[in-house]
Amino acid sequence: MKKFPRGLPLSTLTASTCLLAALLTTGCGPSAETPPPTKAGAVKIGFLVKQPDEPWFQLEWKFAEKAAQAMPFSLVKIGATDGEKALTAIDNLAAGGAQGLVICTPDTKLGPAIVAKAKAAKLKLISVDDRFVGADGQPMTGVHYLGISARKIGESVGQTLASEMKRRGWTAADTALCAITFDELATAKERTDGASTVLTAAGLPKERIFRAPMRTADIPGAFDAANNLLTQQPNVKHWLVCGSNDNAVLGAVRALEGRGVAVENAVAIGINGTDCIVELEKTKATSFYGSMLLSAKEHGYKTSEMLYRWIKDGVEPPLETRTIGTLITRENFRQVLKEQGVRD
Ligand code: FCA
Repeated sequence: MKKFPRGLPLSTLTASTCLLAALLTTGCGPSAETPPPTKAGAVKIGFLVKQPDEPWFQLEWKFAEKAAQAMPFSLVKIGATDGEKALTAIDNLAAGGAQGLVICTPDTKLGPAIVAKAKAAKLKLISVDDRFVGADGQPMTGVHYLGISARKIGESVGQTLASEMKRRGWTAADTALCAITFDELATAKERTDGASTVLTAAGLPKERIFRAPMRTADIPGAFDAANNLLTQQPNVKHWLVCGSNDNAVLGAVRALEGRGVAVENAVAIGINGTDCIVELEKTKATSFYGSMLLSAKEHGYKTSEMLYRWIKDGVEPPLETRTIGTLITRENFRQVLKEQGVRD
């Protein structure tokens, strides 16, 4: 099996992370508090994310900080990449006098444990992005949640891929879908299922839909998954690519390049729109055609604001809030990112 060429994509990733970090006011450390509480009874909120290195989560923090300044409240940013870190962080947060937590958990199965801890410590809780899963394997619909309309956004990816396929005059016989999947996470599964269903309806035969499961939800994990698939399917002429987020799709794009698939023979569409900026900025186009930009502002600012109002004024937020996505491409990404406050 061909190994992930760590040097190239990681330097690209680092560049993107640093560029974004430079644009943001937040740090990237595992936990940072700003500003300190000024008086007794002041509101203090934690914002815990599972992958603090992803630009998406740094942007959520950036918007949470804006809410912290506007309300105002004290914000504790916590990066917790595994369950143990997440549970310890909740204990520390409670001990530090916080009254609430917004959380994108590193493991959705931790839901019941997180709820129990939050209850014991009287922390109000909003889960963001990844919905808690109960002991019965079902989503914990009783826990407040703000997430994307995952299936719809996946369907939009599928529609865009279908129209690009048509525009390029590719036939179903010489085209196939590479879906970089991560079915362990419900929101990720809904995204790739949505894209695959739309492509089937658009005439791509079921046997031309290839699923490439990621072992880890990052660029190297996606690279390995795509590379395995490309080794098994050397005769596909045109590739459509979808995945659960930008990094999943970027890993596949790097794998296609590594196997010498020409840029004009592949079209890949990500989700997030925040982790692919460096890719879209490249002077020479790659097969990364575009991404469904999600609203980091809704996920970072709105969740924090809802939690603040709940703590301070007793206004309970809706149990479920869903957000939408907007297609960005090399043509419009600068303007849309500016409009959405992602870039200056
Ligand atoms: C999940 C993904 C992130 C982002 C978020 C909205 O947590 O891992 O990249 O897409 O949903």
